[in-house]
Amino acid sequence: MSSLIPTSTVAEHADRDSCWIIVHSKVYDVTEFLDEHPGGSKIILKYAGKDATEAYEPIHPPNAILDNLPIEKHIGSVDPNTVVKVVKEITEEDKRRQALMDARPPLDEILNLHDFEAPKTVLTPKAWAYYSSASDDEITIRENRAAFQRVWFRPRILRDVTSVDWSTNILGCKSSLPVYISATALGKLGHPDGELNLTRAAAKHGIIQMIPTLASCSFDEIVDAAQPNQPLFLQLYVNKDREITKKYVQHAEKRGVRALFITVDAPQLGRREKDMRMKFVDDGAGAKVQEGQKDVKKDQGVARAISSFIDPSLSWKDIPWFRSITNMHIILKGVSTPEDAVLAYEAGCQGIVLSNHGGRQLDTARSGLENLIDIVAALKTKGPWPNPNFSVFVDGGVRRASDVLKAIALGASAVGIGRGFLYAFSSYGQEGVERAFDILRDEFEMNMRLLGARNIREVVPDMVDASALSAHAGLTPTDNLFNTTYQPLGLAQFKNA
Ligand code: PPY
Repeated sequence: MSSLIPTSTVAEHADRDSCWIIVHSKVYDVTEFLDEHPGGSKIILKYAGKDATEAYEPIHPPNAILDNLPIEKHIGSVDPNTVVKVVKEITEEDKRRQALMDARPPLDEILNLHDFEAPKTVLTPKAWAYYSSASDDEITIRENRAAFQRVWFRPRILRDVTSVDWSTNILGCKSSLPVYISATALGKLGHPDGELNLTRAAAKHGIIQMIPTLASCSFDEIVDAAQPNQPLFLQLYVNKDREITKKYVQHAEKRGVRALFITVDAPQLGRREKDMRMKFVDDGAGAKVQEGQKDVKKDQGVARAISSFIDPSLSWKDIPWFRSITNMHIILKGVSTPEDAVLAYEAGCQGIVLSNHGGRQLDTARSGLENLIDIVAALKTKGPWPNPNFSVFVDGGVRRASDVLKAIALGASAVGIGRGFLYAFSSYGQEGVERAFDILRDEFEMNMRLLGARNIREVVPDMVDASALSAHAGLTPTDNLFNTTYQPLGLAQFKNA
């Protein structure tokens, strides 16, 4: 069918026997796809015969329909003359969120990256559940933060710190901070401009953004929003269909992406129960499941529902293939042990990220910071150190410049921050991300002066005491009297709160 399709025709296909939907003004016949939809058929049937764009957009990679639906199921374009503009009903939840948006703390009262989490309630419950959740008992996500607090500084004095410089070079790209934006998926759940908030802020501040495979904005939209020569990295989930991966990687290289970060810690997605429960509530799947309906995958959540393309068979044998299809730097993201760090080095990779995926994969996995110690020691036995051809990055739990400086002192080249920037744009858009960069800059200036390091090269192992890093038990009993007398630090306040 090549002529334009009236919406009334689409509306005739509104049930399980014949189900058409509209996404981005195109009509698709998804009848045969209903039972294959990783998120279950119920959610599609809700939009049968209607425009599903608004629900589809934030949680699907831009090409999901094109990649998954055979071409003969692409029915055609909707006739724009027949589209009745629906005035979106303003729900109580919309009103609640708008009131919270209006009452957000002014940006200049946001003093640290934790503060961006205070306005978390401006997010939809679904977005907050997806972003904040971690796997199982969420032990690792907490440990990621706690680990930084088990490393203590050994500052040097009297070093003339009038001028301090915290800029650096990450994989051959200049960076105004020793920090890059780590990949986090589904940015439009948090803000209508999604990942573009990061791209634009990064351009203005000389920061490198790692583009996620599962961004809400398309890869090209993100690259188009970047300035000429703005350095970008790409995070890669490897598809079961290697041709798709090859095309994607080579396209990224053609568009100037500088490094490929292959995610290696997610052969299966962790069980993030907050996210899973949210799906359960949102789609009313609970009742159906009790009725014994099989097609509702109630235990999935947003993330699991769209992760089925990821290839669990990925192995060391694939690394030479990646080398054969791209000249970009290859970095393995999600390394935790010296054994694997050495294998990555010997496989010819240009670096590794010591990451546990923000605590979202194997719960009770150690923190990247703790792993850094053994991994640096192992790499030192294999080649020069620091090694100009092999970089070690860390992510997980980073909220302060002091965290970054600890990782650098212990051997990291730079550090990734994911959630910190994600929350910044979710509550304040691009300006929020810019504020986050400014805050970090202020913190670097102060911390480097107080540490006695005039540049990043001067941030050395002797400046930290990491002897307690591997002590996982709480050795000091909580001093409750002290803690109640000295109230905990507060976050930025909502107006009228
Ligand atoms: C994550 O949620 O941890 C991700 O890395 C992104 C993602 C999102 C959806 C499916 C698979 C991975």
